[in-house]
Amino acid sequence: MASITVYNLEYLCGRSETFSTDVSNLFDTNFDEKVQSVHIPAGSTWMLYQKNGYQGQVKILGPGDYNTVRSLGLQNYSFSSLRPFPSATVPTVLLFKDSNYRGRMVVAHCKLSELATIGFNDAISSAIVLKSNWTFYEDADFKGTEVVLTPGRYPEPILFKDNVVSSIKPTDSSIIVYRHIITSAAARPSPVPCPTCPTMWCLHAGFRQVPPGCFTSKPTTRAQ
Ligand SMILES: [Ca+2]
Ligand SMILES: [Ca+2]
Repeated sequence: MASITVYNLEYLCGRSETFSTDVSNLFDTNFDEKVQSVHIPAGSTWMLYQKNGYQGQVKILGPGDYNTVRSLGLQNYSFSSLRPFPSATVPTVLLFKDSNYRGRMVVAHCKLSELATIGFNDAISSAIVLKSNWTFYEDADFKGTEVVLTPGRYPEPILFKDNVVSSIKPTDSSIIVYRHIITSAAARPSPVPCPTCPTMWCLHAGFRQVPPGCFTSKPTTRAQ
């Protein structure tokens, strides 16, 4: 089970408290002092937030001893809320209501044809894809503009628009297909074979907000 121990003095000294689940406000717990150092045991990763309710700046910390909060780049504040970062042995995506992994979080492992059923319709502002590719759809029932997110962190709605996603599902991670949002049919370019990698496809000017590189599948474009 994930756990984290916080201390009220630097170098893991003083009074401590160990948590194994979400804490939305440290000041509501037995530990109502400023966190000065943190211990995270092997196998655990935690998200620590500047403000209560999972707001403010966030640090995602893996196992280790964090002897001072200053060493984490925190000058005048410490942590007020924290939650465990799930491990992923099956397709997993973390959905956040606010940008930079803040606010309400939902961990999804299976397709969700209506995010409204979990109170998350048109709400996603950031995401972390842990395992498998995931397709985000603008409309319910896997319809509308769509984008495939590969494993990685998406602190801002760069590849998808803010507060529009209504359904999601894990997709084959062996094929990378990017469907790009094109503002008009006239602006829609044709993907072309890569001149240097004969089996790959290139992404060219006109695609919006495209990660760099070549891809194994011909990108599909959709007029918005
Ligand atoms: Ca939002
Ligand atoms: Ca929508």
